Amino acid sequence: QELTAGLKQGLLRGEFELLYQPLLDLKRARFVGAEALLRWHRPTVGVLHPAQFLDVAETSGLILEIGDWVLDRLCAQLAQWRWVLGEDFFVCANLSAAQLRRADFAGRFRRVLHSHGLTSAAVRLEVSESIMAQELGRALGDVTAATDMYLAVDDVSQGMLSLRNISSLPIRSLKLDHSLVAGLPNDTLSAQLVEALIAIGRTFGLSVVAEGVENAEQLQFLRQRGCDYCQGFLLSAPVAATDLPGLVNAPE
Ligand code: G
Ligand code: G
Ligand code: NA
Repeated sequence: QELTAGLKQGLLRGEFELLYQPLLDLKRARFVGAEALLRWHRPTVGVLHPAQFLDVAETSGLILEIGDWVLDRLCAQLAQWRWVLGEDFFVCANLSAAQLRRADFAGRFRRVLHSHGLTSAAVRLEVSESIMAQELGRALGDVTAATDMYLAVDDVSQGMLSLRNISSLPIRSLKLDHSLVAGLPNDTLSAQLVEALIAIGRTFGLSVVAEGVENAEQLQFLRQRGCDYCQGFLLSAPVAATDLPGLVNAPE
């Protein structure tokens, strides 16, 4: 209850912040987008990560207000960035199960995009593999009927979605979990799984993103196997919004 009250107050007092972690396009060798990552600057406590408060936000229902704030904030930010980063720069947003379960999610999201002069290509919606598998045929209805949305399966590692799901849902991208990337290049099983997932992506015309890239050997492995985008501490930690343009436009 204390955390719930704190979250409610935090929303009113502007204690939330979005950090942005850039995505490197391996073929073009430049940053082409960024994932928005939520932080809560909780007074007298410090900076909290989503894992420390999203469960409570989900049970209390506050996740919807927080989710609305996140989507509005990142759209406003992206609209500003278009001048410095170009029209094609995109932002990835993480969605919770409760947001997906809203019957009118797609319509609401479209209105937020339009209010900031953006199209749906500008914001890529990340839904974790486990949420997607769990919501199949229920909550996913609204989002998957909206084929103008750019939908990515996040934290892919367990194979919870069948090939039939992957090919039949309007998914545009697979994001490989850092637990798979961590074993590259020497752990045989990780390497095989990553290669197989890249092949699945190619077969179904999906872009493949690797997260948690921490060293040059991992990057080289992923580049050689045809992975499309990389994200991780090797390239950049998540940074404050004000620091992103300098990072993206920095000469190599
Ligand atoms: O930044 P950090 O590594 O602590 O993020 C951990 C996880 O928190 C991410 O993988 C993501 O799934 C989740 N997350 C980050 N930002 C958001 C957000 O704005 N909304 C939701 N629902 N989840 C988020
Ligand atoms: O839910 P999702 O997997 O999108 O969350 C990504 C989280 O991983 C973020 O909270 C971010 O802080 C963290 N992260 C980002 N880059 C790296 C990395 O290179 N290694 C590890 N271990 N974590 C990372
Ligand atoms: Na994510």
